[in-house]
Amino acid sequence: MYADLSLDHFMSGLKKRNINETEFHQAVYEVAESVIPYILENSKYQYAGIIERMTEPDRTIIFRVVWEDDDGHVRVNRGYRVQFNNAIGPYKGGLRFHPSVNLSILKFLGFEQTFKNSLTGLPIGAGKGGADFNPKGKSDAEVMRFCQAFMTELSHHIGHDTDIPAGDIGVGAREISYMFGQYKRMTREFTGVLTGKSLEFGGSLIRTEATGYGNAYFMDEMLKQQGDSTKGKVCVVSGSGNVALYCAEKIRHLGGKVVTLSDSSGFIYDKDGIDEAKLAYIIDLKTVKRGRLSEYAEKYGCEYFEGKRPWGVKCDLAYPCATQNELDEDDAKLLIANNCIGVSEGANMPTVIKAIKLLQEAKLLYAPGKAANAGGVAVSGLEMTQNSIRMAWSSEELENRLREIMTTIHNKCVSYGKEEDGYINYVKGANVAGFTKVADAMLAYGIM
Ligand code: NDP
Ligand code: 2IT
Repeated sequence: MYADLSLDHFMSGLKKRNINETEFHQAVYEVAESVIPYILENSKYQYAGIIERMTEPDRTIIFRVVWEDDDGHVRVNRGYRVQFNNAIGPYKGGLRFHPSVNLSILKFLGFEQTFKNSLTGLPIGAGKGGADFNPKGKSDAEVMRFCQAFMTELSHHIGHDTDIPAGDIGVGAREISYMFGQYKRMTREFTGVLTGKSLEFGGSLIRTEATGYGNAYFMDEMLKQQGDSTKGKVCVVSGSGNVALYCAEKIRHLGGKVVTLSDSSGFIYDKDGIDEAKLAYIIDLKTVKRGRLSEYAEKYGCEYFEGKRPWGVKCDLAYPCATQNELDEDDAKLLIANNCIGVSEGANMPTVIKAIKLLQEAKLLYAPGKAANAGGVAVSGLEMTQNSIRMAWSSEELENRLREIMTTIHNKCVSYGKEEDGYINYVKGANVAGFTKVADAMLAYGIM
């Protein structure tokens, strides 16, 4: 007797086992909807309980992080590492520092990472971690003390062949440097245990840019498939962090015009387009001065919409690059009404499921994050390779490899996602293509 594998039955069991983890439920539902029909056609996966195993992390580590703030107060945060699946390589995935971090969010991210990392074609498994620590408004010394305390505990669970964390929201070069230094101090080893490192100590060229560049490339690939390109298109981008800024830069290189960026306080609408000099100003504002986007509006005299998201701005292409569930049904309706032709996700799960359905029904090009933002972890994989062989490749070499990886992911989505009427369902394509490699590895290992 095998378990009933209807979507409803599977989801109701998953919800019972993972009570109130709504983001995790959402991420699993989006995958299960396209993968369960595939499993039913390929019963070896059903008999081996692969989807049941894939939705249960290998392990979840939760720990206390204690540090002292600048006023001498003792502060306590909660740290996590979810080691989701190492069937095809060591656990790999980012660390997020944000007050909203909880187990549900990290399980959704770790689960998505399983499929994303598989799609890159590189030998990397999936994990995610972080803490409910808010780096905003903290001094560098406070961030350093937090990172050192966090790594003191995390170091017991990671290693360059075991689990290799990287950045995500709230974790950039500064945080990776503090954490790498602490790991090195504790273990007295210099290994590639983290990616996204600075160039002086084993970092890779292009890693900073990789997620955003990869997302812009992915959209360009989708357009190319339709005989079109990014050139001349008006583009709306959300976020103004690592992913958004370099997505905007590559859109410009590809001939598109970026008219918006956002942060958690609102968005800027610059009708003239955010050119090279303006983008350099924002990169400095957000990454060095850690300022707010509203300062851009003041400096360049463009419109600023407090507390709003940019999806109502008329555009050809949309790139959600901030956070999960930042594009809802009403936003999707606005994009469709404004004749937007494509949405490519730099963020993880930025579009709610009902909005995805609307975009697909309206036959927009729609790329899920696990395919479109895989360039970041792919270049992390290349950073691991460079660390292993103790070499550093050139920007040109790395960008060529990144572009090639994004094209290959695109083509995998097309081959698994093309529907009878010719529409490419990138959700199905990414899920099924990502699933097969991990599932086949798990089958080969037997029952464990
Ligand atoms: P950053 O911390 O560099 O930037 C995050 C941006 O999103 C900031 O502009 C931030 O605004 C905004 N933001 C964060 N949380 C919220 C929120 N709750 N509501 C509104 N805006 C918000 O992170 P990244 O650019 O690295 O990550 C962005 C997205 O891309 C995330 O979904 C991440 O998981 C995903 N991703 C990142 C990869 C990477 O390599 N870094 C790889 C693949 C995916 P503010 O400044 O006001 O906080
Ligand atoms: O969501 C992601 O893919 C990341 N945050 C990057 C992970 C990595 O290991 O580079």
